[in-house]
Amino acid sequence: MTPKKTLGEFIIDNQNQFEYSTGELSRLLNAIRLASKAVNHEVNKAGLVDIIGATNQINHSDETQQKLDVFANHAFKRALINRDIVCGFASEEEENFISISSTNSNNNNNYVVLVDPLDIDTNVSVGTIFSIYRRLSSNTNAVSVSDFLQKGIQQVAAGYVLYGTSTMLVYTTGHGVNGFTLNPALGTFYLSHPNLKFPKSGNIYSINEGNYVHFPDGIKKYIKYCQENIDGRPYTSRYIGSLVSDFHRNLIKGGIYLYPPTSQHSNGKLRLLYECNPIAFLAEQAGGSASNGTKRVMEVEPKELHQRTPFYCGNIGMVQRIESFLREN
Ligand code: FBP
Repeated sequence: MTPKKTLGEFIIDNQNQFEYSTGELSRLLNAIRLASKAVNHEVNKAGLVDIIGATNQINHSDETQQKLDVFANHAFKRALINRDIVCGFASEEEENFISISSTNSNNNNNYVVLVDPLDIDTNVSVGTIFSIYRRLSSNTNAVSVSDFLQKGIQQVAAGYVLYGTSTMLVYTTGHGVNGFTLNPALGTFYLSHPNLKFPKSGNIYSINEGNYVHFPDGIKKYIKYCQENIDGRPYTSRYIGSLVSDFHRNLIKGGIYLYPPTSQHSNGKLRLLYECNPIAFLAEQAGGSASNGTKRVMEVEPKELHQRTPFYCGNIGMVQRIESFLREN
């Protein structure tokens, strides 16, 4: 049996695919690999030690921060800053971006990274999402907010780490999507899911139906459509409440993830920059689609770091159908 390629080998082998191939992006992906192993270690022992549960701190969105969120945020920030490979870092857990000046005067870094470190509540699969852009401003100055407020189509790489029954790192640099599974005994990620693609059609819909009464009519009608007993329906309803986990399952099995606006939250809940753009990039690279209900998510112009957007993502046909339900209603 041919041994599987490791993530490190894969990154180096594919380094020449990048437009500006200096090894900088490869080093950055390696830092993400390192941080994800640290978080994986913590997530796995979380049930055993007093780490699951809330800290007493409230983050900028007035949500109580979970302890593992804090750990994961710190792990990614530290890995990226200590290795001197990024010029800017932004996290869903922090109100403002951080400008990072290189400690090496000959080394002006060119990438900014946005991270949603972890969403967690109880002992279910959770994930980290990351999104990487090339800075727009000159690399002789500190980064500014406009380096982060780029459309999703400008991403140079994006991915997630899923801490599930096994831990996987899935990412794209715009040349397809590849998934790597962690061998915990060796601490090495191996290429287990090369060139991931959505199945041709899907029959899973993932939405928090507890919000049903607050959904727009188009969404209510779409849910009823999914439940009808006709033409291969009813679809299966599956919702973990962790975007990475729900997206990953739908990518493997075929389906759609929906987080619509509600009567209380007119832009839904998910963040354009930390969650929707990176997942949209992966979805499109895997032959799927991601929409805010009227347009491609990756073409939405970001106005602020923590901007929220409605989000519909999965098999192309299913996303088109939800758009038509929204148009008609
Ligand atoms: P945060 O923005 O608070 O991290 O929440 C994101 C998220 O947990 C997603 O991962 C998940 O799909 C969604 O919220 C679940 O929200 P809800 O509990 O409203 O269904």
